[in-house]
Amino acid sequence: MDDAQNIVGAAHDKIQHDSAVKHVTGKALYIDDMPSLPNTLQIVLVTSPLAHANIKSIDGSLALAEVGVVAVLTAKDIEGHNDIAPIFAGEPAIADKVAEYVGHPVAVVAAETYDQAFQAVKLVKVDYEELEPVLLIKDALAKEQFTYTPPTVTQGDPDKAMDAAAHRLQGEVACGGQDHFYLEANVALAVPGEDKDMMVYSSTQHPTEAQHGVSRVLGVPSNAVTVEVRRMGGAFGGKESQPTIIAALAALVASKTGQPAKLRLRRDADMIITGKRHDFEFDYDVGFDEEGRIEGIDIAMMMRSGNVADLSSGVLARSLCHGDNCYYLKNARFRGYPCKTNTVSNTAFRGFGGPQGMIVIETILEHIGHHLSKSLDEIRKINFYGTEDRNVTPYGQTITDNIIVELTDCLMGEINYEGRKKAIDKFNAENSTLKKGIAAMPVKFGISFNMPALNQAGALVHVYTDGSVHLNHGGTEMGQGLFTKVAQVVATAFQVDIDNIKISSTRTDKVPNTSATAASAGSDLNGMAAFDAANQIKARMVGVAARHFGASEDEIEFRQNRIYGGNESLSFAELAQKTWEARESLSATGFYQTPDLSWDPITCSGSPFYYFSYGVSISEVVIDTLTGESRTLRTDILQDCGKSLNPRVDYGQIEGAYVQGMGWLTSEELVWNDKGRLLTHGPSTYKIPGSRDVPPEFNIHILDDAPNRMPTIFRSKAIGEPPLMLAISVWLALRDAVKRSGDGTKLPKLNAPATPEAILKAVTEIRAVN
Ligand code: MTE
Ligand code: LUZ
Ligand code: MOS
Repeated sequence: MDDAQNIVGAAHDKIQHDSAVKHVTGKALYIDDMPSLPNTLQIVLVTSPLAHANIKSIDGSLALAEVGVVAVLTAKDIEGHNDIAPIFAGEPAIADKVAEYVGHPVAVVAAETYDQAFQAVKLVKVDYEELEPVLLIKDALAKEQFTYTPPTVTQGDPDKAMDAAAHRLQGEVACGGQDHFYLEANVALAVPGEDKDMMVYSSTQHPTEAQHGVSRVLGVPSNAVTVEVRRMGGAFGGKESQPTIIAALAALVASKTGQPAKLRLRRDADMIITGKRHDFEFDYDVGFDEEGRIEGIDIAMMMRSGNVADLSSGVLARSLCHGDNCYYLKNARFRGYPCKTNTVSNTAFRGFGGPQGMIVIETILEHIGHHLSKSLDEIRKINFYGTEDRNVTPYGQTITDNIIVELTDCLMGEINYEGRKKAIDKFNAENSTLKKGIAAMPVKFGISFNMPALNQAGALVHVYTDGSVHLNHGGTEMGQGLFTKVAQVVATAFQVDIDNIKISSTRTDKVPNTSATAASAGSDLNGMAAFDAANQIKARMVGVAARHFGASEDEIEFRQNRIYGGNESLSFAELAQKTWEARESLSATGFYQTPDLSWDPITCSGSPFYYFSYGVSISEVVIDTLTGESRTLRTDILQDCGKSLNPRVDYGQIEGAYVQGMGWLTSEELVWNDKGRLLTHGPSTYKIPGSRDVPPEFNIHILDDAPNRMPTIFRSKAIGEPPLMLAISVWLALRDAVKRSGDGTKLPKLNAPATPEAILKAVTEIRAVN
């Protein structure tokens, strides 16, 4: 893209999220706010109370006899294929012969009102034969029970390198899962049409996949199914594959009854029934030299995949591809284990396995530092990727855009990191109950779906004769501001005010065969596709203008809602009208595919990322050694957004991702009992961060003058996920504080999440004299 295109509409830094006011005034419409159609049925799911059981029989007759109950359906009622697997096959929308987790849907009850359906669910008699469940990562591993073939990333000869190294350490660490806790739970409304047509309103990041799931379950072709979503009330990866189940079951009821049908999960049902972030356990073995430079490394990454693969292969591949984070590991083996357990299938969650991969490498560097009596920062420094050499990742991609050293040095200098460390030493020397800790976290995050085929997008743009513009593309809006950013792109292409662009719902009949809005690539992909569509229309308008003005095409200029040629000008609307009169099309579809991507899922190698997004954070925390409570006192962030498409939106993304990451690492704890039942299925027992958990001093800087070296849309960079991993600085700072609670000779034993209970235990252990 040449420099002339490298501009964004005049005041792009003043443009707010198109729905900002609607969000805060309650005027934004979500699926459950849509006016009810007559005869709409409400669906409640019958779910398995057992983690593993054969389903011998299901009897819905008592439930059906209740007033208002219209249907009780099971897998047997599916006329198509009971399979909604996003990557592999054989993942049923509803359990058929066997229930594989507590909460596994086994039947649906549809009634005239929600309450009728909710009560009737209790009358559905399911005869189960209980089977032995496998609940824990370690148990699945021992049984070699996986959801797909375990993958490994290898570079060099790690065994030889570790054997030859001056120092060698082993250890383990673990991190918990995370519920998405979007404000809007999963919901779908299916409306049957003529013939076998089905219109589905789904709160989904992936309308195309919901369309495929519905068509497969109903046994109708894709062209019979249309999926629409205007916006989601948050998604965070939790609505990448999971909504397909919800949409398919709503459509099943609608198709069987001929009535519109809505399936909206209550909060606790959503938490029990749908997948979460994968929890992981890690074992590591590392060899390093006198200075702490890693010579060879071997990491086992054991994930709780849940009952089926779902997106686990993508997630685990991303963990394996982020186990390096910012460090050159010339001899490395990262072994992935997708452990199949009788727990809900885990799924995409902001960072998509990247955060988990980074947790382990940072723990290893901290361990090395402890062993050599050096700081984590010193160990990082000598292991950072180089720019000219030492720049090949374990999966074989050469990094060409590394700025992590500059970024880290810049932030550390800016905030007087060394001085702050000394002040903390002083505080800790003077206080025995409260202890402070501080840590930095550098982040390098690969941008692109790690399945190359998914890196494509389409758009549809119409210009009407009054000069107003209709915009549609394959991306979905979940609060991240994608619609605003893509509208800015089109406004910039036409040089018209953003108010001139009508943002419209994502629909599978307008732009087909789309990818999920995920992998942070929404604006990279859809922004480019929309730019392509707008430029096609613009080229035709240029031709018309040139003829009208009697000028050459390169004299035509679009500027501030007008088109100039020679000494004359027309308004954008006038030119639109003239283009129509000239019988030129004012409509175009646009397309984009990310160039130069490669990935071999068998050897786990290639260049899966178009570029990397970088960021660094420094967090200061304090812990109360008597109660284990903690606070993040101050956070500073420096984040690379390339040439930001919309700094306001990007600030919001950085803040939100960071706080969401903090929640994962400090307070959000998923607890299952020994029967596999999730005990933390509501806000009373599952603690997401609140406004008072936001660091009171929270300084966010977007890196200036940093256009993407790759020709992305207006040289911007993806921002949706990368800042989540900046929150790892909080976890590392908490470990630092725990370490400083003792005499400094012991390494803290503290996994994530570092809840008050976990911190208290770690402090007690570190202070124990033995
Ligand atoms: N921001 C908000 N407000 N709500 C969300 O659900 N999802 C995140 C991120 N930011 C999310 C969000 C996730 S997981 C991804 S992958 C990206 O947004 C997806 O959108 P993008 O590709 O347009 O950045
Ligand atoms: N890869 C990825 C994926 O990097 N991010 C994703 O969200 C994703 N989703 C599906 C398949 N691969
Ligand atoms: Mo985001 S986890 O890629 O939906």
